Amino acid sequence: MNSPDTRFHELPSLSTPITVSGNRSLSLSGEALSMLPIETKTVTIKCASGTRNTATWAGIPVLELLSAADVSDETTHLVVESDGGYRMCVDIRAALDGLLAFFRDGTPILECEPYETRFITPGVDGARTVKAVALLEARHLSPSADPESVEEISREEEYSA
Ligand SMILES: Nc1nc2c(c(=O)[nH]1)N[C@H]1C(S)=C(S)[C@@H](COP(=O)(O)O)O[C@H]1N2
Ligand SMILES: [Mo]
Repeated sequence: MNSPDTRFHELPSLSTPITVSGNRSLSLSGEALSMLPIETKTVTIKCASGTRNTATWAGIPVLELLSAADVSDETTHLVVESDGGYRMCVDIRAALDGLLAFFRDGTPILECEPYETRFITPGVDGARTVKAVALLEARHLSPSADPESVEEISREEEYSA
């Protein structure tokens, strides 16, 4: 469930802006991001290895970020890319349930990890919860296209479990 959360009005400042790309492309950092609402979501992340981690994440709803970039109705997928080039392609319905998270269990992610943000949404596998998010890009893939063909996992492995 989403709920507005007043504990997190202060976003940690980001070292690199986040690009959101739809019909318009926006580069969002400090002040622009702090204008957007923060929500919390409790999500269990399931990894291919079978491990499960449940945490409460707080961040900006993906829907808010995409609205700011005027995303087309034709969008089928959201490409989420890290600052190291790790890139995942997520069904837009699943992505719209997600958050660009800055906090895990009430603590800024950066206090415990070497990255500041994480793309969190229920219903995708752990590998698609991209850490150190640099880009959110709306895409329209034809029904015959393979979403995995636009993914890239080899360029960065330091954040894998
Ligand atoms: N940027 C980035 N995000 C990433 C990865 C990565 O290598 N780079 N690995 C993914 C994989 S394969 C998994 S299983 C989870 C691991 O998250 P954890 O460290 O919280 O268990 O992060 C995902 N997000
Ligand atoms: Mo993984």
